[in-house]
Amino acid sequence: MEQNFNKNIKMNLKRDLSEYGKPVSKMFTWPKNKSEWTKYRLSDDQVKSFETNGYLENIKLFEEDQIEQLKAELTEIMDPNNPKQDLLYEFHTNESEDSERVLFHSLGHWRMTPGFHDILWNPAYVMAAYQLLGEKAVRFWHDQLFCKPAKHGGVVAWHQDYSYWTRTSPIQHLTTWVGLDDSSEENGCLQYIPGSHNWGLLDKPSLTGEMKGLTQFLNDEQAKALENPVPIEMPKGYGAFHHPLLVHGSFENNSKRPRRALVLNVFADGTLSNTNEETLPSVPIIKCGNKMEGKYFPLLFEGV
Ligand SMILES: O=C(O)CCC(=O)C(=O)O
Repeated sequence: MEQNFNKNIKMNLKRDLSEYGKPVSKMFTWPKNKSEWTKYRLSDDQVKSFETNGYLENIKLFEEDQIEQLKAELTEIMDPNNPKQDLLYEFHTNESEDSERVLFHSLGHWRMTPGFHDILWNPAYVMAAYQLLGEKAVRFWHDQLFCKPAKHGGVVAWHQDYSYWTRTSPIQHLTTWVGLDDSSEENGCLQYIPGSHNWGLLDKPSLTGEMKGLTQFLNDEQAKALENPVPIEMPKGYGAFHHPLLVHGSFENNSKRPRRALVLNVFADGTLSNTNEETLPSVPIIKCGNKMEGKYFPLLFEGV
């Protein structure tokens, strides 16, 4: 029934889903009033923990059937012959610099399929993002997929997200990582360096090359902290939120299970362009100093 519903939706939708600044399906129910929003609020302790450590893990964001829908759509997105491929900002069937390993990485699939479009308006997600941004209105930046196949999945080297995003400012961004598979150390789960969001902005290493490429930019104490990462082991559908300066990465997947993950990146409304070039491939230029806004950067939630 649900699947038929989605099929009908797909047929009637415009090709580029960035035309819709609101959900296009019934994947989520948008709360009607303040009291309906309450159940999605993080506790004060959770917000404090995020501020102290630079991350917050294990927040349930998706139900089993929603994960199944996303996995089905993932197969379409990963198909290099998908006729909507031109909508993507980036598409790497294998971005790994290690010729023995594979790391699929894409950006922009929210414009391609109804599920990946509508997860931007997941009430549990937008409420948590709003709180972790300091109760500021949440605006979408871009999405990502990081997929490691079983047995030969590649690494994501230690890095800070903002070091790749200096074309937008000030630093008031938030990343959310959600596994489409259960993730553990065995299959190359996300790993965090607690407190590293206080290290300031570091240079950026190659994202998919040498795991420890970041070390060249660290002092001795920081390099030591890199030896003690926290593995973020979570069931599929659960999310981890991290600060834009938090150092994170993930090791190889040598297990018999894939490790596929979606990532949502947002910033507080009022974030500005810091460049006179494109902020994302093929997206119209927003002049330096002007607000990041418009249909490619929809406002997701203003609070209640
Ligand atoms: O999925 C991974 O292993 C890395 C994800 C990542 O770098 C991020 O969420 O910013």
